[in-house]
Amino acid sequence: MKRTLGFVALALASATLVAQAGTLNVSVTDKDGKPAPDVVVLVDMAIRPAVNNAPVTATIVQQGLKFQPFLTVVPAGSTLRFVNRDGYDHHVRSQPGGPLGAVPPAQAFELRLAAADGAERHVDVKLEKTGPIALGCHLHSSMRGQVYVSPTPWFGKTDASGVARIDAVPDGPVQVALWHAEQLQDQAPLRAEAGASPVSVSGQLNFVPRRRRQ
Ligand SMILES: [Cu+2]
Repeated sequence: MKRTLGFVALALASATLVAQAGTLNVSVTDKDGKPAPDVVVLVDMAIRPAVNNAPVTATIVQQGLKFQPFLTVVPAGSTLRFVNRDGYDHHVRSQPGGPLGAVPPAQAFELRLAAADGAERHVDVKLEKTGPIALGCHLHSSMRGQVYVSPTPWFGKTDASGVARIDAVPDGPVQVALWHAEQLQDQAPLRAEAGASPVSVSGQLNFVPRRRRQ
């Protein structure tokens, strides 16, 4: 009995060690060396400690014939909340993505959003699968959006200066995967060592994304 208690104490001590976590500042440039915004950054490790994936409800607004934000990254099990703020209907749907329009969406859905009429109406979609989902509108072909459902709890997207900050990464060696909606080939994975002080990681896309209209 005493031995069992000792083992439990040891297991608790290891769990405490795993709880140590740090920050990764990931900077991504394009092939020309310019900051690359809207890059999905996914951090993972060989042995993933048991952590809550922490599903969220992420709001994507339809306004001025655009999806705002353009790119949404959420953990698996999350919910997308589509809110129409335009005075006309939208008919949002998942669609094939990628530069050739050949990447099937991780999950297919289609929903009609009535025109905003003062009251804020929304439609929710629960995400069950991981991977990319391109967004379009059946009524307005110029509308483009992108969702990425992350398989790991440590993820982010690069901002206008090409930087993503990812917190609470468990100490130790990690792999940092980059993904961009327009990529033809996978990006080279990065490696880093997460620790007590923030770690800077740099990556470069193997292509130059088109500039998205604002
Ligand atoms: Cu529309």
